[in-house]
Amino acid sequence: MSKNKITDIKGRMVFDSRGKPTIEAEVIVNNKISGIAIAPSGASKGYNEAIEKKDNKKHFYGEGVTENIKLINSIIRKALIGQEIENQKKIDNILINLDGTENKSFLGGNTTIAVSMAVLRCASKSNKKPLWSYLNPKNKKLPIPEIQIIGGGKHAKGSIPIQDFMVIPNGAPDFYTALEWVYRIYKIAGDKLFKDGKLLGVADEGGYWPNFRDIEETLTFLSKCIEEAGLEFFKEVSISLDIAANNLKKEKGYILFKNNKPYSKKQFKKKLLQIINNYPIISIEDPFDELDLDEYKEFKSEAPSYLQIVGDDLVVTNTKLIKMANNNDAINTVLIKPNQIGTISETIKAINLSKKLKLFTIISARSGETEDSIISDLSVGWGIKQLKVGSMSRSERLSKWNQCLRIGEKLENNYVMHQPPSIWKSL
Ligand code: 2PG
Ligand code: MG
Repeated sequence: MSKNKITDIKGRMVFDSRGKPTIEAEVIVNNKISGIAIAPSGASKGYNEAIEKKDNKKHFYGEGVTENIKLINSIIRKALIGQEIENQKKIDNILINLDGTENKSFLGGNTTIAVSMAVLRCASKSNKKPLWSYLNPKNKKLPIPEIQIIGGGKHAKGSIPIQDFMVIPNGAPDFYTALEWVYRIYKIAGDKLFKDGKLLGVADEGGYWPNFRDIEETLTFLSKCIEEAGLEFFKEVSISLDIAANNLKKEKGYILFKNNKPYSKKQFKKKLLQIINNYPIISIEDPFDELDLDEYKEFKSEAPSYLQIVGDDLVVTNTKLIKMANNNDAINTVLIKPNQIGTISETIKAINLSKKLKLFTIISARSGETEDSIISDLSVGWGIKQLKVGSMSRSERLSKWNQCLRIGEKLENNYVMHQPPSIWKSL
């Protein structure tokens, strides 16, 4: 039996990286040790994500979280006081039962994840361990970073239809070198865009917001930046895309640019396969609307064997949907986002199931983030091989890479990084 009992819980409103209200939960053990965590927030969401509860009143244009804070300070506080802080599963089950809905619509997934993560942080502090090593001291490798260079879709008011143009330093010998390579690409991209008069700013995840009107133009540009950085396609650095296709699917088909003819499912699949064959792309996320499962399956059977096909909105860190996607042979990789499901314990279940089904995993932040860098500790502690948190600008993004650097310093073999997933070995 642990002596570390929860003695208080507080909720407070803070702001996320889009300047919108979000929830900070503070859990206190034995009246002295405090653990704090902040709920992130997505912009492009899966249809089945845990509900992000907001006040729906006029203040903060409907983005306020006063109801959530009230729930934390009343029923959640009452239910959790006296619980042993190390008993994450039991605590998360109390939250799940208090909520009592399929999609956390009563308490809000944003409320439950803030509390659940604060419990975990407080447990690690109570046990005087860094969070990653509290989770599993044997996991001593940093993740391979997936870093955004150009942002589009809902994160840049639809400027370019594809949401994330990222690079993966899949051949880097260690995490430090991986960041140095991407730093070069990011800098070259920024300088070139500025010189060509195409730079409009940075998007929600810190990637550049350029004035490109074409996907191929963007991919050619990104490929050139990799080359100019002196890096070799496939062997050292490759491209990764998040299509976030839910946002492109309209009644008549997939629409990339306004006033353009919609692509039918088949045409869209052909277009994606074409760009995959023409550019050094090794990973693609949410290539189709989540309802177009049949297309996923065909796409997977026609795509090159090295292609990582990632389900994000398709599976929303939910074991039922991961099973469903796997039964349909739709994906080979699962994106893990704790706030999509609403508690730490349910996130662990999704990771364990993915491993059991031999699906690769990537852990990911959201487009609305904060200074909370818990995702970096989770990636190391849970031994997840890849981490996606956005770009190399904006402090809510850098806080995650910086936390990886801090953890790296503590590992026996400084900055040692996971080996790439087996499908990339042939590259
Ligand atoms: C995604 C994420 C991060 P959002 O789609 O993978 O890029 O975006 O948090 O808006 O869902
Ligand atoms: Mg996504």
